[in-house]
Amino acid sequence: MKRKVIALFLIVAAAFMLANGVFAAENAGSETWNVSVGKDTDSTALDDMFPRVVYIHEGDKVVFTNGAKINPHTVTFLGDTTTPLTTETPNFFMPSADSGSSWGGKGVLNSGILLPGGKYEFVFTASGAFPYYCVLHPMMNGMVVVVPKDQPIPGKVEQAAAAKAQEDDLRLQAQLLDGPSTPLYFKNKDGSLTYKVSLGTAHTTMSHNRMVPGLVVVSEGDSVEWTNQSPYEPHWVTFNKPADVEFLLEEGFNPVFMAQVGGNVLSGKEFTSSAPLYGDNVVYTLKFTKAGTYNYESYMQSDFKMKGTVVVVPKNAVKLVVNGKAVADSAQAQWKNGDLYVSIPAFAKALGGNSSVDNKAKTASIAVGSTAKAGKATKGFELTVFVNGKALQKAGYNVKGTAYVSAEEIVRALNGSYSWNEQTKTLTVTVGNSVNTEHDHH
Ligand SMILES: [Cu+2]
Repeated sequence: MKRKVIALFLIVAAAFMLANGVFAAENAGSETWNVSVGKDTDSTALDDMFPRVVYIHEGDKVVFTNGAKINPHTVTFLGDTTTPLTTETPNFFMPSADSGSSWGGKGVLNSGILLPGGKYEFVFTASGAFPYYCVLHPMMNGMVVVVPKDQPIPGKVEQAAAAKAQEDDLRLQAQLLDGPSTPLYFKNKDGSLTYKVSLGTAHTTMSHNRMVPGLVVVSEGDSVEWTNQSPYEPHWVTFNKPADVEFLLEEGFNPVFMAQVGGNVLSGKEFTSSAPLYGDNVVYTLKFTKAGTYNYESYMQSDFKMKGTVVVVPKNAVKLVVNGKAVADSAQAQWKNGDLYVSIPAFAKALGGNSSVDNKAKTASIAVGSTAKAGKATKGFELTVFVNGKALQKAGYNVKGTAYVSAEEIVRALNGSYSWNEQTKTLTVTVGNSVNTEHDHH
């Protein structure tokens, strides 16, 4: 039914265009079709052909353009040959024939390496279904279906829409992966915890070049376990790379990065790196023994800025997760009469607000999305704390020059919610717009 409609549309459209001389400048009615070989977002390589299947007529031309911002690709047809081209094949990176010629489906047709923006175009002279792939990303494949001139094919608009739908779907999947997330963890025999971080995602035509979550807050003595989820893209976890140690040399990967560097404990500035996390070796674990901030990167995906951070806090220090994101500058906190008291400046900052403390007036103020200030102090309180201008029921107090107040009171005043995880010593707080946003999601 759909086919007939398309055919009818084509006949009408063709008659209209012929009548108006639209085809006059075309080469004997042959058409040109475009395929985007890959696309990238800021975080993610969309390693797919857009559209994955292109329908053309005998004598039509297909222009393959590397649509990625970063990744090189190839367009490789095996034709009637049976030995796959791989990165081991000599000269796989060279074109098998000059761009602009024609191909009848016999023998190999290989673009060689196409850098971003690079084009390879061919006229297809014989009918048939011709699969092709990228030698660098073998799971990235497409098909050119060549049909005799008198048979109908989907129109340009329909084929472009198919490519767009494919791209939109991948972009949506990547976007969901970029969203807030807190790490999973498990308890070790010695009582310490191991937090899990994913590198990339388990997808065959999309390499999400992010650490998920990007920021992990752990306690001294805890470990982080990274797992590369990508079935085809290798990732690395590298801390403290010396500036003079390049990841890529002219001849390829620096051999230094082909094996693990350092042990499985990190306590300072020492150069420490995983081996390539790929194939049978996708898990890497490091134990963190000293409080501090540890930044790391997967240098192969530097163009995507694939970076992460591990913040190590002293044992039993409180970790803070606000609106789904770990807060690097975790709140100092202490328990008092079953209430968790948090540092007013650190907590206000984590909530994206401001704070001020006036010890003379015995007042403190926290403002989140508000310019309201402190009012009059409550009698007998060491500190009366105002949240967006409203006085809290419980007093605040100073310890070693830092003002503290009940976290629960602050969150209640902001109409938020919170939960406490005793095992990870994490206070999870949700306030403000994100409360509504979460309800809007399905
Ligand atoms: Cu590729």
